[in-house]
Amino acid sequence: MTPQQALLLIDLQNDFCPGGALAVHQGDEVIAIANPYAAEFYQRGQPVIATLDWHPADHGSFASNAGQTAGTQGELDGLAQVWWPDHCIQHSTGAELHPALAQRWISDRIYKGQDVKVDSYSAFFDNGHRNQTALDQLLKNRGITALTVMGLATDYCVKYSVLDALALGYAVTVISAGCRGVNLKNGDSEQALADMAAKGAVIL
Ligand code: VGL
Ligand code: ZN
Repeated sequence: MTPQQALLLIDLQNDFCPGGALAVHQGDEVIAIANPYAAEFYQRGQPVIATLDWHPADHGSFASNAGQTAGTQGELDGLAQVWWPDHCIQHSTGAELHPALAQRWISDRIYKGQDVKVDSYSAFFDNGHRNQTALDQLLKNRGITALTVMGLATDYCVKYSVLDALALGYAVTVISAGCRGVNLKNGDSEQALADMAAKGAVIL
């Protein structure tokens, strides 16, 4: 039997696009790639799942709350943490899905990053693997065994979502043309794609 597929669109939110609080270079270019994929999956009756980074204003990953400089590294509740500018604050415009994204194809939304004490790059678990989102159960309930993944940012939320999906046993295909990275260091996105491939993801 062919595996049951779902499309996973990672954090296609205003704050990760040009003009946003944590803008990823050319982040908005991936919307035009997401839309036809989403339409195709929808027309085949396959779930199209959008994740949203969804932080309270006092989130511990924000440099402003930690008294640190954005883009530097520290520790949050025992875990290594990159300090980020305030971004994707719950119910803000920056946290909304990009206006050009065709939301009519989206079947489900998964929110993450609500716990102030731990960051949450992956769509499945927080960075400490202490708690999980509803995603794994949702996929299992619908018999989904294979995921096609794209979105923002390659080197954080896409990477950790893909690595967790592989560890949970899903077959994963990454649409690399539909991903853009933060690249705090040059080459971080290429390295992230190589890490995903090394764990078994198929990179398109
Ligand atoms: C992300 C940094 C902080 C992402 C979210 O969506 O990749 N990156 N929060
Ligand atoms: Zn975040």
